Parts: sequence; C-alpha cells; structure tokens
Amino acid sequence: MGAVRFSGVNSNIAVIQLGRPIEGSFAVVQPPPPSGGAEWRIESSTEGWRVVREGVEIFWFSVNEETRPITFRQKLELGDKVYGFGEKYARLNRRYKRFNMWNVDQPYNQPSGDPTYASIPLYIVFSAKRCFGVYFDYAGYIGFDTDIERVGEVNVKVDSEGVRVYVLWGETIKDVVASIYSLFGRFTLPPKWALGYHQCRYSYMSQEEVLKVASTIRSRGIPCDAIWLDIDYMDGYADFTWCVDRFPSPKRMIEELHTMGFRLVTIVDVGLPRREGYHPYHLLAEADGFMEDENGEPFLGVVWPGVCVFPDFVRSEVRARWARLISDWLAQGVDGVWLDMNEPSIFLQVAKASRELKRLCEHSANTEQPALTLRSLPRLSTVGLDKTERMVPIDAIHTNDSGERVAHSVIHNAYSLLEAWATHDGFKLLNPEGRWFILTRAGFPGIQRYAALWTGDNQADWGQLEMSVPQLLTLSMCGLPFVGADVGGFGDDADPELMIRWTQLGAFYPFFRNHSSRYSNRREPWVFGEAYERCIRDAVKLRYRFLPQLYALFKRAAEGGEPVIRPLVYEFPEDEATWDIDSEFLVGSNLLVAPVTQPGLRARAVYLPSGSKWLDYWSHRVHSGGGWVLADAPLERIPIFIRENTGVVVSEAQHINTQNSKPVIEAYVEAEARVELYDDDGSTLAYKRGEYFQLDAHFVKHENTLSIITKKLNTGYKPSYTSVGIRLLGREAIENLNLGTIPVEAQTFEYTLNVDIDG
Ligand code: NBV
Repeated sequence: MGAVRFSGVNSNIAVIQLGRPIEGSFAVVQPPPPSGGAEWRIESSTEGWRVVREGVEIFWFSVNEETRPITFRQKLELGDKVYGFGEKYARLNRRYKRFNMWNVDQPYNQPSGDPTYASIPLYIVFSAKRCFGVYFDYAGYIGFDTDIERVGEVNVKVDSEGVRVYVLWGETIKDVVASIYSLFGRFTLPPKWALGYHQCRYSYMSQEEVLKVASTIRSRGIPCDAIWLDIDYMDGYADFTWCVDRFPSPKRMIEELHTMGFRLVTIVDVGLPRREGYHPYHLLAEADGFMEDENGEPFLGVVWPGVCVFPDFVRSEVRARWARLISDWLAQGVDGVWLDMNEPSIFLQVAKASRELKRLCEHSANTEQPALTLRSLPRLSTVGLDKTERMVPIDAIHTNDSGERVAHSVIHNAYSLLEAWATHDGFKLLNPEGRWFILTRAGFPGIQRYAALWTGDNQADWGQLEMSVPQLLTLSMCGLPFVGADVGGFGDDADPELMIRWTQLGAFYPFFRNHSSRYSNRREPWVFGEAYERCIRDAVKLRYRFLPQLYALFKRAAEGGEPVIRPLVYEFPEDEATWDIDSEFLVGSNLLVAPVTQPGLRARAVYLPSGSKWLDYWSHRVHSGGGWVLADAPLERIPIFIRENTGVVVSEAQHINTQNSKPVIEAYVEAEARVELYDDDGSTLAYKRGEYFQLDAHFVKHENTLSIITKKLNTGYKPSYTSVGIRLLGREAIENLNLGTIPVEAQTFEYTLNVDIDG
C-alpha cells in the first residue's frame, strides 16, 4: 500500500493525491489552500484508508496506485444514495450502474448508451447519516461502477499514472453542490435572450426558409428569441463560410432577423476541411495548430466536409487563432455559436481507412472471396470504447505551450472545454464587455464557465422525455446550471401530444430549444394544426411568464453556486420520500414542476415535500406537504405548485421575446414571505460591477392585515419599467387579488391592506 496523503484541505474540501503527482487541471480553478478550516486526517485501516474530518469518518476506501489503471474502491452503506456522473441516461439515484467517462458521439440515448457526449467524473453519496462528493480530476478514461463489480462499493478505474481525488464534504447536498460550483469556477450570466425559446432544425436549408420560419413565428404570436442554423448553411460544410446559392445575402438575412427581434445562432463543427485556399485551415496551419498523428503529420479524419484536420486547442496560440476566426464570424452579426461533434467525433480515421482499403485491394487481387461484407463495414451506430472508428485515436498527439507532446488519451474528455474556452475568447475579442452564448455537445467539469450544454441526439419518445429530467438535474448538481435537452426529441417522429408535453417541460429547462433531425417530421409549433399549436404556444408563453424568476435564479447560479433546477432531495433532504424522486423537480427552491411524461394522462400523482403547504398554481387549491396528491393535467397544463410563504416574479406582457418584461411579484403568504426581484441590462458584464437592480418584497400577514414592505437592495441599474405589480395567490377570497403596483423610484415602499383574509 503506497503512502496515501492529502495534498490540500480547507474546511469542506480535501484533496487526495494518488500515484504520480499531476500538474495543473482543466476543470479546477480554485484548489483549496494547503491548510485551514476543519481538521482532516487519513488513517490507515484494514486493507485501506479512512477519511476522517473533525474526528468523524467520512468514508472508507482502498486504492491500488501501482497498477494502471489505478483502482479505487469506496465503501457504500446500505442506505446510501449515489447521485452524479453528469448527463448519463439513468435515473437520479445512480446506484447499481456502470458509467464510462469517455466523450463519444452517442446518437442513441438509452440505458445501454454509455459512454455519452459529456464526462463528469464526479458522484455524491447521500444518506441520513452522511453526505459527500468525490471528484476524479482527470480528462482521460475513467470507469465507474456503483455496486456492480463488488457489492457495497463504488469501483473506480482511472487510466492514468496519477490523479487528484477531491473529497467534498457537506452537512447537506446543498453544501456539497456549492463546493462543486466553486471548485469548477464561476458561471457568467448569459445574455438574457439566451433564456428565451429557441427554434432549430437540422437544417433550415435556405435564407428564404429561415426568414419564412421567423415571420411565421411572429405572425402566429409565438414568443421566440433565436433561430438556429445547422450545418447546411455552410459551403461544403466548411466552418465560417456561407453556401452562396442558398444563403446569397447573409448580412441582409441577419438584419431582417434582428429587426424582427430574433438572434441568430450558427453551428460550428470542430473539424476543418484540409482544403487549399480555405482561410481557417491556413490560419491554423501556419502555427502547426492541428492535432498530429504518430508521424508528426496533422491527424486526418473524415467528417461532413470530407478529410479534416482538428485544432489543437491545448496550445494558447491555437486558441488565439481560433478566437480570431470566431470573432470575425460574429462580426457579421451572428449572435451565438453552437459547438457540435466536439467529443471530437469523426466518421472515419483516414489512416485506418486507407490501411483497410489497401487490405481490401490486396485481398481482391489474390482471391475470389468477397472481401467486403456488410458486417465488415465500420459500425457507425454502435459506439463504444473498443470501436474507435468514430473517434480520434488515443495516440494522436497534442503539443502544449511548453512544447511538450501530450497523448490525446489524457486530454480527450477536456477537448471540448478547451474549444469552448477558445470560442469564448472570440466573443471577448469582438466585445470585451459583452456576454457570450455558446452551446456545446461534449463537456467536462468547468465547461459551464464558457458554454451551455445540451444532451445531444435524443429521440421523439416518451421515455426520453421522462429521462431528460434526471439527466438535467444531475448535470445541474454537477456544476452545470445552463443545460437542456432537444425539445421534441432529435430523432424519430413526434406526435402532437408528445410535442405539447415536451414543450411544457422544456419551458422549465434552463436551456429551451426545439430541435429535430432532417430525417424526422417537422416540429415548428404550428405543424400539427391549430388546436395543438395553441397548447404549444401557451407552453412557450409559460416560459416567458416565469422568465424574470429564471433570470434571478441564473444570477444565483452565477454568484452563489446554486443550480437553477434542483431535485427535491436537494431542498428537502430530511424528507426521505424525496430521495429517489425524479419525475418532478424544483425550479429554484420553491416552484415545483411535475411534467406529464406519458400519453393520454390528464392527471398525475405529485409528491409534495413535507414541512410546508403547497399551492396549486392553476387551481389555487392548497395542499399540505408530506404526501402524494392527484394533480389535474389537462393537455393544456403542466402541474406547478408554489411553496407556502414564498413567491415568484413573473411577467405578464405578451412578449415576442425577452426584451420588455414587466415584472409582477406573486406571493403565496400564510404568515411571512420574501420575494426578490433581480434585473440588469441583460447583455453586458456591468452587473459584475454592481450595475443591477434588486428589490426585496417582504410580505407579513397578521390576522386580517397584510403588510408589504419593499426595499431596494441595489439600484445600480435603472429598469425600463417604472412599477412592479403585486399579486397575492392563495385562499379563495383573495385569490388573484391584484394589489396594485410598487413604484420603482421609491427607495422603500410600504403597503398595508386590510382584507378579510379568512373569508
Ligand atoms: O449537425 C447535424 C447534427 C445536429 O443537428 C445535432 O444536433 C447534433 O447532435 N449533428 C449532431 C451531426 C450528426 C447528425 C446525425
């Protein structure tokens, strides 16, 4: 047994160094200082080690550091739940599962579809007795299993000579999650428009079609902030180009979109065609800026444009050149960038394919037997670690800033993080004071500093709709607050009921985009006919109704390290009934959303956590917590509940987009509630310097008197609205009572209302 030791601790985080010491980290930005806070110890025990904090054992583990992979086993207790591992297609409690951390193109989201696009080598153990997280800071392959290889243990295999293991301790999941958020670096507020509804399709094929979709959205009164362009806008699928036949005047198209109040997001794939005269290729080639093969030649892989090279984002010079490409691209008026295929994924490795071709030629020259059978073709749909046709080989080479050559095998999972970083630098180059919007498919901890993430190619299927909830809740707990799944499902054909239910759920995803494959039926909100369109439009409007609340939650995620959406157990750890629930979730701490995830259902069971009452947002009926209720769920409604003595800030205007939302504070007060309104310019970083508006509304109910005291906590930004509405939710007698408005100019504002509250 080697000498296992801590290499740094603070009160909630300890770092165990296993094997050879490893320099630097892609994910961790704030390693704990070498000492301070609580007292941590590692004690040797039978066949292993005990991690002890303040005299209390946190967990037992054993490790074999001498082997490769390094193996790590951590004991689980009977009642432990295991959360974490990012976007994996699994329920919230991930005990009795296996997960591989190796970013791949995984077009079939399904239980056996592992690995996936993003790798988050982190889990949280939780029970009534203990709560801690364990993070393995390594961007190469890691395999986890929870209770499979050995009963009662998490087994971890790290394919490295060394790894830092972060132990994150907390009284509750909230503390552990807060440590995760601080460890991986702060998230910056995205532009407000990015929180709106996005319309996408693989692909809108021409400028004409884009403008037609945009004007139809407007004429049908569907609020929407962004239209997306998938790969077919490009010339021969080459990044940073336009197909002039189909997009003859992109500048005019962008202007028209902007005039209609839309933003434009374009896809940027990671492989660049190795094409003479293609500027991006030459710009990077001048700096030898591509990943290389074992002979020191640029690694070649086939993707959409044909034979491609892949930027070596490990080097700052390459990132700087990529940033220039991005910034020049954005300068035309493009508002956001969508990073796809960035695991990185390819269709074929050129060297491997040519070897195979040579073998086939020789074979046919020497024999009559058919060399090529359907079975011998690369299996494009089943991707696994053993089938590397669709990946850059692990022995491809990167070169770092010190000129050292580093194998792709130790960079792989962080490749997209480096690409997102460089892309973000492109936004900063163009507008240092502006916010940026980047969406990524592949990911690693820390990517939230630069990009939102979506869960890749899901299918138009009720099971996938349902599973998107634990996928996104887990990503949220793992430090990525800005996440979403394709609404409607990317592949396969959707029926209208699925579209309605998925849009209702998507309205509460942090990232809300309708997207579909070219091989699937169309999904714009109106394609199924008017009756369904109304329900879909209402669902999109619901998003815009809750936008001020969501925006305030994004601010909290940026500053306080709290996820936007949360599993029930995050807020109610003392209520054991919540520990496995992932069929409903919380937006912030008080808005409970219970999506309908099966066809034909017009009511559903909803668990209301104990300790407070809950108000049905639609019927205003109040239920006590700590039990299941049957909530009405007609096709046009998603069940929503508000926790007693809390409130939300909503917007009632009929928006076309996020621009002009005038807030209304809605509170459900039994005794006392506080509701906070947050706003800022929505587009710059001025909020970081205190240029924001924040108002606290304090509701106190005493016998028949209700007092509302508002106080401006920050006036660094002057909102465009001059007053804020107040509405009281609750008992029938005062249901929907409109209490008027608060003038925004007043520093404090007191409002006392005498109502016969009881009756
Ligand atoms: O660029 C086309 C698609 C895109 O629409 C999708 O969202 C990505 O996940 N992309 C994958 C390439 C592969 C499509 C089969």
